[in-house]
Amino acid sequence: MSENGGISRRGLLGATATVGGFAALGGAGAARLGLMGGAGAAALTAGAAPAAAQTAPAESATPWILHPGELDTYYGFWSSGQTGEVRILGVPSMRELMRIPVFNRCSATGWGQTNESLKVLTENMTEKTRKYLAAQGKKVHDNGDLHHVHMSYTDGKYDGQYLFMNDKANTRVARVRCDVMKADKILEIPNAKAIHGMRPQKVPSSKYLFCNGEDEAPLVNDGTVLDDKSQYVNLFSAVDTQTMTVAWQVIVSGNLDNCDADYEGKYAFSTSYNSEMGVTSAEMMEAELDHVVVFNLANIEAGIAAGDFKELNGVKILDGRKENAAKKYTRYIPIPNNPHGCNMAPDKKHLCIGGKLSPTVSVLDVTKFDAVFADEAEPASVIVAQPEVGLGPLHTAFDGSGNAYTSLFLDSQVAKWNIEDAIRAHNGEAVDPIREKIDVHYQPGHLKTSMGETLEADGRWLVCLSKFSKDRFINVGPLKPENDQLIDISGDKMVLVHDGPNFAEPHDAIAVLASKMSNIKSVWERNDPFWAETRKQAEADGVDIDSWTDTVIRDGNKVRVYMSSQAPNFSLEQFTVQEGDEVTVIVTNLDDLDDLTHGFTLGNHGVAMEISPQATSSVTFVAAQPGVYWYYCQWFCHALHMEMRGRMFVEPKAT
Ligand code: K7E
Ligand code: CUA
Ligand code: CA
Repeated sequence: MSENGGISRRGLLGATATVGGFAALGGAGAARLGLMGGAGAAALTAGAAPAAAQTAPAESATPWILHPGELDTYYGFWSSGQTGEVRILGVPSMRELMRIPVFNRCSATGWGQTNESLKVLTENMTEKTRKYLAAQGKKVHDNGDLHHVHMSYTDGKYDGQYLFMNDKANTRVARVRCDVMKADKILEIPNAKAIHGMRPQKVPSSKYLFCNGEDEAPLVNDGTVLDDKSQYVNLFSAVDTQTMTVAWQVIVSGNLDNCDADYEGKYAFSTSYNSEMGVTSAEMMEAELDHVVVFNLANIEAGIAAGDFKELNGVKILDGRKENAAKKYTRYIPIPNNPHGCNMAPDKKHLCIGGKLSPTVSVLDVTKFDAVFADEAEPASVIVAQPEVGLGPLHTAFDGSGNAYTSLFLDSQVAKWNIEDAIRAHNGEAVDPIREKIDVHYQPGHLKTSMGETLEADGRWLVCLSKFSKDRFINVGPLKPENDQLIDISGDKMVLVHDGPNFAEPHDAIAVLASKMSNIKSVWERNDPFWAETRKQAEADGVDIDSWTDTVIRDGNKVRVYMSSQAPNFSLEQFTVQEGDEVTVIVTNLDDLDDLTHGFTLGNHGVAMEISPQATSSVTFVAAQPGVYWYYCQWFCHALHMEMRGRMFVEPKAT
């Protein structure tokens, strides 16, 4: 959270003007324009100081309606599906606060174009993908399919350090630093295909990130095998979250869909809808029962230590298929029918599996897994309840008071049910575990309770991510928004309080108490590792990027243009290169005020990037066409923002 909470952008700009040597313009005339601030502007904003709103005011009758200047109590981290980014929404207002580009190309920030982001996007890519992209004349994929976003844990609680997310489209996972809300690691997982379900370990900490490969493929996928199914595999991957490298993989029977981890640090578990290993829709629905795979972390680590693996593309792979049960890496719990959601309750005991084609949720008692691995109990014996909740149960969320909330895709409802009552009913008692059902609009996928995936589940809010919005909003054409609905679950009755249209296609979200996010910065630190390579190059060039600099270095046909920005100026208002030069522009934003971002956009070159306070960003392109080209700052920063520009002159090649 901002340390400078009470100071507004407007209030700051007057002060900034003097830094750039434009103090004279900060006078009465500019103040009348409302752009330069000064005493009047500061007075205007003083009443809205967020610091006051943060001290938990008495809750109003409509706490989801925040008035101007009021702050949300939760950070919502939303996935965006095929958009490939993460979004930050305030909960309960459901206001979109920020977008974090991860797997996508972002025009506003230059993600996917700056050298710093390209390093993140390319450094942990497989050789096969590198070659594929080269054949397309590209360096990176510019799409992703980001279904799941989860935060790192310490002792089963959010620790505010990292967010993790998957890319189903291109078999990747990523890590976002919560201090600056930028992705710092992106890893393409070798051997596996289509990372879908993804969760961090919860206890004792998020040492591993568990990643499900959804698509079956030959283990050695070199174009020699199509129909020999005996060579098709699915892989469960554990990624070391510190290094963001694959620690180990396990071959499983069937495919993998969603996953979760327990609160003891012993097990991870994944649903499989294709135990049949079918390749057509009909084949995938043949069996009455599919399964949940349970992974025994200690046994897997012992197997690795004992050398019981083969290595492929630098990754240690164990065999956890059914026929290898004696190794005790995995167990398979039979579950009806093409199950989907996999959600561990904060009671530390119950794992809830959405039946999808079965109208049931299967409740597994994870404290019984030890006996199953010791071969003292049948796998099916861990199922302690199987309540019928409605049609198309996908995902389940929890309120921390023993109730579960399951999304019913086909019924377009959320079913609230009680876990203990479901167990009693399963044991033959005449109790109905269903507490209530509420209509949602329409076809819900994931649903999320505030803090519900942690030991601090607080039962305050439920967000239901509806896939269809149809008639809920004025028509915007054949492509419609999703509808993220906010439901108040603090009382006996669920109350739908807000419709939140959202662009394609949030699958999943988490809501994290704002107090957990105290390490978010407003200004970068100059020695941040994000631009360490750029800094190294500057040092080699004898350029001090921490000071006002306007240095152009020629290195053969490579030209490095170092400039600083400080509102409302670039240090360089002009530079000259030769036709055919490979030009790298390195901009350091020396402004250190909250919210004072500059940009660099080079006309007709498709070049644009953001430079936040105290950041360094760089971009490389070939100056292929002679002429005069203006560059400008595209982030509104100052009354003289329009004037914050300069010229690149490209001289024709000498003939
Ligand atoms: Cu159900 Cu990809 Cu989590 Cu979508 S998955 S809904
Ligand atoms: Cu600097 Cu706009
Ligand atoms: Ca199936």
